[in-house]
Amino acid sequence: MFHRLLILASVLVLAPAINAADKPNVIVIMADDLGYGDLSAYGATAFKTPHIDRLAAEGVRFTSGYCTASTCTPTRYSFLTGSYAFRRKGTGIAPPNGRLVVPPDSVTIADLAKTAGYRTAVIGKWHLGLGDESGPNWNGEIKPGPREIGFDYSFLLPTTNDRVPQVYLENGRVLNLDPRDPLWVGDRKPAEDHPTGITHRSTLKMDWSHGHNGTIHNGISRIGFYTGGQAARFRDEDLGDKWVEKSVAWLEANRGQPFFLFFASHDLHVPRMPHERFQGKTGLGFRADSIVQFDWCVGELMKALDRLGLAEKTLVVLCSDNGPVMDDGYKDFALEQRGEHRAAGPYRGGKYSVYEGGTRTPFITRWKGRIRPGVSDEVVSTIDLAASFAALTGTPLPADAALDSFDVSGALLGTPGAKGREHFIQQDNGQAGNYGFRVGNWKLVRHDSKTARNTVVEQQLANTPVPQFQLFDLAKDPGETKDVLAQHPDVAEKLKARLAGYIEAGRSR
Ligand code: NG6
Ligand code: CA
Repeated sequence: MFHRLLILASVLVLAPAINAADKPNVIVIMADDLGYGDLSAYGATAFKTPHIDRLAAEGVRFTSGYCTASTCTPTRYSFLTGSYAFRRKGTGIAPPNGRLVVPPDSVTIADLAKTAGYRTAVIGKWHLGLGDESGPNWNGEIKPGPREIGFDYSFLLPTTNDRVPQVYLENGRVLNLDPRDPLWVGDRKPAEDHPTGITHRSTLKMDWSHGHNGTIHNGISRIGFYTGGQAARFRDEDLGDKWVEKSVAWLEANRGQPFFLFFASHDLHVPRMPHERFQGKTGLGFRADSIVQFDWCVGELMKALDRLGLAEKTLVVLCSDNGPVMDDGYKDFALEQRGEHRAAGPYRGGKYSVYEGGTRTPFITRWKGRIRPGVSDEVVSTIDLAASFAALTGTPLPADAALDSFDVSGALLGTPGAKGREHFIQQDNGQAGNYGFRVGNWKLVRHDSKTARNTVVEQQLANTPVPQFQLFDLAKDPGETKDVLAQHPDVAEKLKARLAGYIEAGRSR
């Protein structure tokens, strides 16, 4: 008895390296466009996220948890491959008919899981492209796709829901597609009289503010055009429920063996159209209502784990794919209705930016009975989940894979004294050459010289250029308001050289 207690105590206190017999199931819950300040566990007061708060209270809540990019596709690419997306062309925001951006021969986190004997699934938003260079074959088998990069099961929204088409893909086929009504997807108007967000604007249930004026479905116009596939189309309002239904069913079916589930929520990406039962819940508009819907989804997944007796066998990671944005192309009045709520918390910038708000996001790990609850300031990132997961399962990491992924499993499990990353590169959508580089509490911001003048959203609004390089001391100035480059030229030069070195070397692991 004493012996058993001792072992239990050492497990709880020291959380030593895990032996293979003790491999946890893993669920990665990735929110879409969720900012650092968007949860009550992270200081939001305008509404409550009780299910995620509970997750945080039972696990480790990271204050320096990051996704790698401030847009969706590059973060998802680097999460799956463990390599920075800026290393590979074509990893920026994927268009409706875009090809698969993860090469089928790369070793992904799902491949690593399979090597370790796990069943693997991805459920939710994909937005990593599908098919080869000719794009997805919407009326047949769509491949390569998730299966070719390591997922046994997939149930997906193919791109992101402001892009066409609004259909589910299950294991590479459009669900409920009637062959007599084929699905056509394109980037040009298919006929002169095809109704769009421009020609039929007055009929929309939610108006667009920029872009998003192509084909109309469910009263919302989108990016791109499509026809057909009527029986296969879903309602935006039902996405959250569907992800939960499919995930719970998959967990039930796979409860008997180790599993890895990537739960890729569409909340709170535009068009924000939560289920009717969440609409108006917060009084802050559909953006915040979508956060409450996301919180509900997390609660349902946790309930399923409890019911199946899996909570103590499952490592849950909650993260986001990029920072927050208010108006992302639809008039849902997120900005007008936000009141005192600050979606990026204390941080500067948000989606599309290499300031902290673009990538520093909620990041929570929970493994009941294994992780000692607490708060951690260690730097960890979604890109590290590949190497950390390999370490946790005792799976060898090939030298030429996961080029920028570090084993921070100790930090992820909240092991006292375990370190996170020493350095971390942040990127935006990746095509312009803008980077954030954090080493300790120093943060170097490097903007491509042209971009610095032209496309940095925040500066563009203010109509002023940013310098190509800036240096911030995050300990004293987390909001990146005071550029101290002139006071610390030696620090800046060192960081510039290190950043350039990691970019040129093609890897940082
Ligand atoms: C932008 C879209 C934005 C959103 C984003 C991708 C316009 C004007 N803006 O191009 O609405 O779709 O791409 O978001 O079309 S992400 O979170 O999937 O990266
Ligand atoms: Ca996103």
